[in-house]
This record gives sequence, C-alpha cells and structure tokens, in this order.
Amino acid sequence: MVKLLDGINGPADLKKIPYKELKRLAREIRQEMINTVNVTGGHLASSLGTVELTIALHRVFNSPHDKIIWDVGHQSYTHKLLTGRRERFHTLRQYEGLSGFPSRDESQHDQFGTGHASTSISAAMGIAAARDLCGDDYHVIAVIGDGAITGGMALEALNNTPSLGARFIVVLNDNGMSISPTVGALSRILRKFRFDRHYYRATESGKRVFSSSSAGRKLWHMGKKLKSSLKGLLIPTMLWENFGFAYMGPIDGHNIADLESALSQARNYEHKSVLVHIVTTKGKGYGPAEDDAVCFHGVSPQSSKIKTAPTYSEVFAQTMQRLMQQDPKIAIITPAMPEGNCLTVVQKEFPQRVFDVGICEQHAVTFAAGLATQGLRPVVAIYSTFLQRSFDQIMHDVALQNLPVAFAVDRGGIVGDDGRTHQGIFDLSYLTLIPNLAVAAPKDENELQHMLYTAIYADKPMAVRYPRGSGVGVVMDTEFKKILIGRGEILCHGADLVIAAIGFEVQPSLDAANILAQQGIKVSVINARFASPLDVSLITSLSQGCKRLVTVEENVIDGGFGSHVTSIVQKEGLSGIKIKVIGIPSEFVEHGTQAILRAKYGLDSTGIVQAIMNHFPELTLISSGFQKITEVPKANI
Ligand SMILES: Cc1ncc(C[n+]2csc(CCOP(=O)(O)OP(=O)(O)O)c2C)c(N)n1
Repeated sequence: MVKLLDGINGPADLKKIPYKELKRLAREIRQEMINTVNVTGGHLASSLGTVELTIALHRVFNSPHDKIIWDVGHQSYTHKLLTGRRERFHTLRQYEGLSGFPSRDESQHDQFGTGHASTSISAAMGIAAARDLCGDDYHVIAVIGDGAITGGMALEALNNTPSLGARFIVVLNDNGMSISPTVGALSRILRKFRFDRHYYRATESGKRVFSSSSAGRKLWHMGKKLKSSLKGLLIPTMLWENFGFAYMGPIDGHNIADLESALSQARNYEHKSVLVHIVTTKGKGYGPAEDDAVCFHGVSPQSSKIKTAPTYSEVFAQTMQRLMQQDPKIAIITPAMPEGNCLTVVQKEFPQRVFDVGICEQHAVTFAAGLATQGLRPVVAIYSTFLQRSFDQIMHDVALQNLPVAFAVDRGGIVGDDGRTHQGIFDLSYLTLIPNLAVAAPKDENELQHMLYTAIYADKPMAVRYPRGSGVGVVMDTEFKKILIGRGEILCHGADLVIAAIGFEVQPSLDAANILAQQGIKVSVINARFASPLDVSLITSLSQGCKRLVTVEENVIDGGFGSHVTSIVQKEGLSGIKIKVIGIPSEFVEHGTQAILRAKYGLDSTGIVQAIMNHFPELTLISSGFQKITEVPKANI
C-alpha cells in the first residue's frame, strides 16, 4: 500500500490528508521512527509521544510563517518528517546527515536551534516581541515538556510573561516524565491534574473558557463538568492565570480532533497568551517504550552496543557507591540525569544522599555549595555541556568561597551523535580560568576512580572531566589512592619529542608515540592529569632537552590545556621550545560518531602523527636514517 507519508513534502500536503486517514498517518510516522532509530539511535520515546501533537500543530498553524519552537528538540522527529526531511530521515544523527535536534541551518521550519532544555519560552517571547515591534502578523508557539518547564530559564521566562504583553502560545506536553519521573512542586501540581483524566474537550467548552476573563467564572462553568476535580482544576488554572496565560486543558494529547480544536481556539484567542496543557504518554504506540520510557528516552545505535570495558559513567557510579558506603558525608547532586550518570543503583541505596534537583544546573551547583558549607562532601554529577549553564555558580558560589565541591564532569570532549549542542569541548577552557578550581582528566577508568577520590577529599573545589563511552579496559585497583593535585606523570621517555596529553587523548598519544618509534623517532609521553594547576616543571624540564613539545587534548584550542602550556613556556622564557598544540579549532562540532569526529579533527593516533610530522619536518631525517624498531609501553604502567 502506498504510504501517506510518501506524499508529504511539507505542511501543505499534510493539510490535504482527509481527517479519517490521520490515524494511519500517525502509525506510519511511528513505524518510520522506530525503524530509523533502531539503526541510528536517538530520542525515541519523546518523539513517539508527540506524533499527534505535531500533526495537529502543522494542520492548525502555518509553518514557517507561524513559528513553532521545540524545547530541547528531542521530540521533533515527526516535525522533521512532515517538513520535507523524510528522504533524509535515515541519516538522522549520522555524520553529515540530519541533526537529532532542530537546527536553523537545516530547515526554514526550525525556528530556533535547541538541544539544551528550558529555552523555548524565552525564545518564543523574543520572537513574539520582535513580531510586534516590526508590525508583523504570525503566531508563535513554544512546545515544552513537563520536565523542561521546571528548569530555571523557563520559570524566569514565565515570570516575565505578564509584563511582556506580546501574545504567544505555550503547549505544555505533560507526560509525567523528564528522563526519569519529573521532580518538584510544579510536577506535583500537574500530576494531580493528569491522573484525573477528565480531559477537557475543547470543542464543547472552549467558548466558555475564552469568553470569560476571570479565573473564577471559568471555574464555575468548568466546575459543573468536573465537580470531582475542582481543587485540582483550581490550582493549575490560577497558577497559569497568574503567569499571564489563559489556561486550557488538560487535553488528550493523542486525540488529534481535540488537539486541533484546542490549538485552533488558542490561535484565535486574541486577548492574551494561552497555555495549552496536553497529556501524553511517553513512548506512545510502541509497547516496549511505553513500558520503559526511561530506557527508550535515548536509544543507542545498534552498532555501539558491543562493549569492551565498563563506561566511564559506570566507573563513576561504582566509585561513588563504594565511597558513599564508607563515608556518610558524601552526597551526589544530579540535575535530572540519574540515568545518564548511571546513578540509579546508587540512588536506590542512598535515597537521602542522591539529590535529583530537576533540570536546574545552576541550582544544582549552588545547592552543592550550601551542602559544602556544612561539612558535607558534595559531588555534582553533570555533563560537560550542561555545566556551561552553571559557570557563574561555579565561579561565584563555589570557587570564590573555596568550597570543597567535587564536579564529576561526564561527556567531556567529543560526544558524537548528539552533535554541536552537546559536545563537551569547552570545559577545559571555561573551567581552567576559574581561580581555586583544580581541573583534572583521567587517562583511563582506573585513574578516574582515584581522581574522584582525590576530588572528594581535596578540601577545595575540583573538577574531574571524563569522556563518553567505554574505558580503556585496564585493571582496576582495589584501593583508592590520592593523586597529587597539579602533578602529571611520565609514561615513556624519548629524546626527540615530548607529547603532553590530557584525558582521553593520552592513549592515542601513546599509540602515536608507538608509530613514531617504529620510524625511529623517540618520544616522551606525559600524562598531564591536570589542566589546572599545570605540572609546569615536569612539562618544561622534559621539553627543554629536545625543544619540541606537542600538547594534545579533546577540547577547543583556545583557552584549553595546550594554550595554558604555551603561555607558561613563554612566561618562563623558554622560547627555544617549538610547540604544536593539537585540539579542536574554535568551532561547533557537528554530529557523527566519536571515531569519525576524532579522525576529522586529527585527534586519533594517525592525526597526531601527521600533525607532528608536518610541524617538525626535521623529524623525517631521523626517520629516514632509522632501522631498528623500538617498543613504547602502553598506558597504566
Ligand atoms: C540544560 C539541560 N539539562 C539536561 C538535559 C538532558 N535532557 C534532555 S531531555 C531531558 C528531559 C526533558 O523532559 P521533558 O521536557 O519533560 O520532555 P520529554 O522527554 O518527557 O518529552 C533532559 C533532562 C538537557 N537537554 N538540557
């Protein structure tokens, strides 16, 4: 049978589909998503939950004239399929393929690039204000989940709504889930309403809602229909009224007729901004995802499912579990990411000491600072990219007061398929400029556990940044040991060149040294361990002999490890040393597998060798006169 989806190249085609066929279309879309994500990986459960909503949005509104803004953007796969990207959908999250998130570069229907949570209401408000200033006429719709709306930014935007005056629509997609169940007061309010399941039928009572101006009159009318849930009704209605919205809901987010009706009324309502509260099931239409929306939030591609060693995240969690068993003062703070940080087991064992604070990275850091003032040993478990949100809190609340907060910075470096909004390639730059903060990165998973132990008992702020994915596969020590802060180690000696590498890049640097050794070029490799404070004497003393120094890091070059090494060498007056800094140029790194991206930026062993030979062409002379093959030891010696 010909698929309806085959005939849709944009929202105009969608509008031509007869109403009775829309359920079939929804089924086709779900199948397409499941088939694709099975191969490419991606945010399946969230996108399955918004199929009917997206169909309704594109039928009621006129994109791209009307502006639809997706929060996080991980639920936008239907939007991609309906806005001319179906042909390329199989390239989702692949190198040079479609992004897993909305992107202004990708389509005129993607009004605002996203990836980080809680931005949609601010962006929508800005667009609506610009529309009014320019005398334009279009609708602005922010689609935000019940998880993302708890984020500080979203709450700041809501607080600003009544004073702004510009009219826009918020669709609150309430499925009760962030990645794990949504936490906090707002989620409790929504839950009361959601469980009532007295869906508001926009078709019948919409007129009443929007013809009355006071919350009290609405309640009177609606209270007749929903006597049993008057209290539940009162709270959300008043809540959103006070934020300057006319409230409409809850609406069954899988009923296209109700959705279309509600959205049409919201579109036509001219008096103020409208919040349309819809209730959906995360993972809808795919049994396994409905049963376990947590697991199907982010699905890994088939190809990445073979594991050789525990992941760094797993080692982090195992280390924390052991340490928390020994020390009741250790606490973990996670901003809505217990799964990503592999903390669910630890959370079960220590429910009082693992704080899921919601999608609130700023609050998470200052909350940890508060714990630290009272003698606790807080560990903020956070992805590098999301820690960007907390820059001022690290600076002002933690480092300035020299409070002993440990930061477990997961997904440092290239993360791969999530792409430019998620690459953790800036942390070495933005963290090393903060006084008092030690910044470390382990060469392998064994060193990670020691660094975490060191950070927790450092009596000062310390960040440990580690990569996404499996460890090197080294033997794990059974006893934790402290690592001297600011001290690196020499992994192998060679007279021709020094490579100082940090974190993930230590292993490819050792491999590069091996390749060079086979060409007769003798290389020293330093595991720097710390980007701040730097082991200045180790790096400078070793490189003074051969005058050739290479630094390698999975971070942008500007302000990173190599740039600090370079300025130290200049400061110390060691001008005879020729330096090559290997890292990522100052740009946003697209999506693609970690291997592809590392090769692209010359961060694998081949790239490192090439960069060295290009920068130090005189080494070819050594190479050409060489006969014997030398062996360079592996890491973890
Ligand atoms: C600033 C930030 N912190 C954390 C995340 C990771 N994250 C991605 S989706 C998500 C949950 C979003 O929940 P919700 O908005 O309810 O959408 P749903 O997946 O339930 O549809 C989280 C925490 C993020 N994208 N941005």
